[in-house]
Amino acid sequence: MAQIQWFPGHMAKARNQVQEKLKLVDLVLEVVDARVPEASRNPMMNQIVGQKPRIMVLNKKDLADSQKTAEWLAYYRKQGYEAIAIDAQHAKRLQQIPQLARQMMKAKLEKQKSRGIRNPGLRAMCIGIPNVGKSTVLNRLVKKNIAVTGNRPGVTKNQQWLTADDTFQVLDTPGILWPKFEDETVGNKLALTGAIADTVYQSDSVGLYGLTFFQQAYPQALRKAYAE
Ligand SMILES: Nc1nc2c(ncn2[C@@H]2O[C@H](COP(=O)(O)OP(=O)(O)OP(=O)(O)O)[C@@H](O)[C@H]2O)c(=O)[nH]1
Ligand SMILES: [Mg+2]
Repeated sequence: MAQIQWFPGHMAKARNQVQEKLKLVDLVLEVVDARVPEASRNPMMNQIVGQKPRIMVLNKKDLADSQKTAEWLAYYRKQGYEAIAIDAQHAKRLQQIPQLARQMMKAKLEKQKSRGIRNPGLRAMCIGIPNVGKSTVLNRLVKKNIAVTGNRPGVTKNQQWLTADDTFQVLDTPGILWPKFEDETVGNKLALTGAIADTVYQSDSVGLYGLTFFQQAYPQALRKAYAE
């Protein structure tokens, strides 16, 4: 089976831009796909983000197995991250994110208040692979449809600041993959969940991988989707 790879030039540039802007933000929102949380994490990001406080955002929870999502949340919390599961597509408000961010940055906010800044603000950067819903999450956060979204990977091409209110600003960034998937099932999972442009892989082999997975793990769901 041909290896799946997709790391176009704009992603290398976007990765450098993440590195450049990191010093401007207080925390990072790492958005992953709740159906494949670990496969949809860019391994290059740990090195780039380093020790910056981070919230793992498991988005598209409406499409995932809720029991598995609970297990993933526990897994990330055990690793020392804050973690939440959301459905940005249908949620009206995503207040949990700014609330959690303020809680995490409490010490800094208190310090600024003690220096006389009445409403100290926070800045967050949103990162993740293509099509996991970063721009959708941020639009919900600012309660306006500012960022362009779409159901194909590579919609956001440039970084963009969005302002929720005086106290919370978020930076939207283009989805970034990495030069080589070490584990070839990662390529299949990312192709199936829409993170990879469908022109760069063979849909029959990816489809076969998906069919085999659903036959084993969710046979009833498969039957319901195609046979009933
Ligand atoms: N079902 C479901 N769909 C979602 C959710 N969040 C976003 N989407 C959809 O996923 C697609 C991708 O959303 P975007 O916000 O454009 O994704 P992105 O991560 O910004 O993508 P890039 O800019 O390409 O990196 C869109 O069709 C959204 O409507 C969710 O929680 N559930
Ligand atoms: Mg986007």
